This record gives sequence, structure tokens and C-alpha cells, in this order.
Amino acid sequence: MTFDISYNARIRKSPFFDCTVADGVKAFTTYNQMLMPAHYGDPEGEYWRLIDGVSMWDVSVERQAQISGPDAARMTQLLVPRDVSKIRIGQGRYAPISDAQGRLLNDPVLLKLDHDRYWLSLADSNIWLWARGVAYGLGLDVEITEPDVSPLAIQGPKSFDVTASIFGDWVRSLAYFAFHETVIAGIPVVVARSGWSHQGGFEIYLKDGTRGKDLWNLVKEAGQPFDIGPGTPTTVERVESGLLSYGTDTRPDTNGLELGLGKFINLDMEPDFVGKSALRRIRDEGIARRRTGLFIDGERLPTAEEHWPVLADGEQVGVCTIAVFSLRLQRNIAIAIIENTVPDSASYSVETPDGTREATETPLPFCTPGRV
Ligand code: THG
Repeated sequence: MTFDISYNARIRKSPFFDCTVADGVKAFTTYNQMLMPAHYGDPEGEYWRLIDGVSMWDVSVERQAQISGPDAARMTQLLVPRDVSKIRIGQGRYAPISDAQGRLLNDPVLLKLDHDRYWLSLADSNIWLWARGVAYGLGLDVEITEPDVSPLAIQGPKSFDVTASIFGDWVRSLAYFAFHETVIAGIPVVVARSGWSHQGGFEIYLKDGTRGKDLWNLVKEAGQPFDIGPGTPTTVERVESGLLSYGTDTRPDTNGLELGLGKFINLDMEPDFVGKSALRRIRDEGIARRRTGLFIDGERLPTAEEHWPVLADGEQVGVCTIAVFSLRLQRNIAIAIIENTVPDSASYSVETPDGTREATETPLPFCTPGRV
């Protein structure tokens, strides 16, 4: 069964929208109240192009919350669990945002553009509202806006050659999440080493939404010698790589420590941030759940469209948040949130739409970059 999407101004289109349609996009999903390409008709071919080659993705849905003004550094520090004063201009950080109870609200990439200007490159939840509320409550002198910025990802092992052929060899030495503001063919962009895959790559943040077609075509032409093709963030690859999908792998009350984001949450630094004391208490009293991997037995399952109950000894002990058939491992794999009272050696059963299946636990990630 397939359905059409009714278009309207509530669901924003990307500056690359017309190009993705021209290149044959076959499905969209929604994210941050925008349309995001989901595949171009050959999800398996698109997956292998990411593993072996290079693909270009319209990820304009990774919208930016910009924090600027006299109190921008103070404000940003209150939102993120990293020491903002220690981040250099031009450097980015994965920065999970929590509420005062420690519940995860979003897991953006933070970009420090200047001492008084920051971008939170957002996952799928509204952090403009949260940030404005925090700023209002504390009387901070900041502006929280959305700049005209739209990321285009170039991902896969050949992304280095493609991106270097456009911008120069300096891109090869960018540190992870580091970025550089530049202009290419008159188009203002930020070039960053990042992307939502473990196959390596870059994101070109377009800074002028009227130039979407120009940037898309420039990347497409530069990628021709490397057989670039249009693609999308792939669920199979991100599950194999263990990357978190906010909203898919989370529950309304999950915290960053349960979700395995502890190494991106600095609870021992001097600066305070919203959620720090709650997360310290959770760390000290014991983390209740874990985000972990499962191998699910049996025939190929369909990709999960909702959370499936996970049982041990007949009792529900968690949920499987996403399940896919791994194309590299040729078996069903899943990410689950499990109660920490259950040992990782437990025999699980998962209630799938195809019936109850046996499952065993395994640490994330399932795969390292490249072919297995
Ligand atoms: N790019 C940009 N913005 C984004 C995303 C992105 N916003 C939403 C979403 N993706 C943010 N979530 C993630 C999650 C994981 C990673 C990046 C963004 C990631 N993690 C690596 C890992 O976990 O192995 C490395 C993290 C590190 O070592 O610091 O890449 O993709 N612009």
C-alpha cells in the first residue's frame, strides 16, 4: 500500500528538492517538519554505493538553530554537555542536549562559528523553542534564529576524492566535525568533515537557499568520475554502525547515559549545563537501561516501523527500537533498549509482526567501515 503526501507550507521543501525529483527520488520521509528523500528506487544499490563508492544526500532537514549575541557563549554552554570555551572556532562537537531531568531532547552537532555565534545542527525535535524558553527564563541577551543553511552530504570511501576535487586537498586533513567557511563558484558554503554514516565523508552546508540547484549540479558533476549517485541516510548502514537516530531509538524518558552517549557528555567539567546534576545522580545511583544490539533469528524480517516488545523469561524487559536485515552480515539485526537488571547473556524473544522470534544480545556496532 502506498500513499501520496499532501504538500503544504507546514512541510518545508529543501533547496535541493527539484534536483532530487529530477534525479528520480521515489520516497520521502518527514524530519524537522521538512521532506527528506528516503530512497531513489533501489535501496540496496544505494546502500552498496555508500559502502563501496560515494553518494550525495539532501540532508537539509538537519536544520540549524543559531545562537548569537552577547550571551551566546553562556547560552550555548547551558545547553550542551561539552566545555564550549575549549572548542576552537571552526571545530564541531557531537553535543547531546538534555532537559533538567536528564532526558535526551536532541543530539545535534554543535558548530562554533565565532565566540558569539554557534549553530546546533539538529536532529528531529524543536530546539528553537527549548532554547528560547531557557533564554527567557534566565534573562539572557541572545538571539535564537534559523539561518538560511541547508546541508548536502557527500558520503562513502570515495567522498574524499570527490570533495578534494571540488575544494582542494586541504579537506582531506579536516579533523572529525571540523569545518571551514568558503565560497565555491560564487556559492557561500561551510565544508565540514561529518555525516550520518560510518563510511566517511563531508557535509557542504549551503548558505544561500537560492543556489540549491547550482551546488547540487556542481557536486554531481565533480562526482561523475567517481560514479557518484543520489542517495539518502540509510537505515541499514546506520543500524550496522550503531548510530543513534533521535526519535527512533529513544523513548520520551530515555537519557543520554542509557543511550550510550556517555562519552559525549562531560559530567566532570567545571561549566554547568541543563541536566548535569540529574545525569550525575543517574550515573552515581546506577543507569537503569542500556541501548544495545540484538541478533534476531530466522527469516529476513521487514524493517521495523515501530518499537517491538522484547521479553526475557516471559517478562517484557525492553523494546527493540529498530530492526533491519543487515546486507553485510546477511541476518536480522536490531537496536534495543533493555533493563539493566537483565544480564547480556539472556535469551530474548522479540514480538515482531511476523511472530515471536528468538534473539541474543551483542555489543554495538555490528560492523566496522567497509565490506566485512
Ligand atoms: N550532520 C549534521 N547534523 C546532524 C546530523 C548529521 N544533526 C542530526 C543528527 N545527524 C545528529 N546525530 C548524529 C549522531 C551521530 C553522529 C553524528 C550526528 C556521528 N557520530 C560518530 C559516532 O558515534 O561514531 C562520531 C562521534 C564523535 O566521535 O564525536 O557521526 O549527521 N550536520
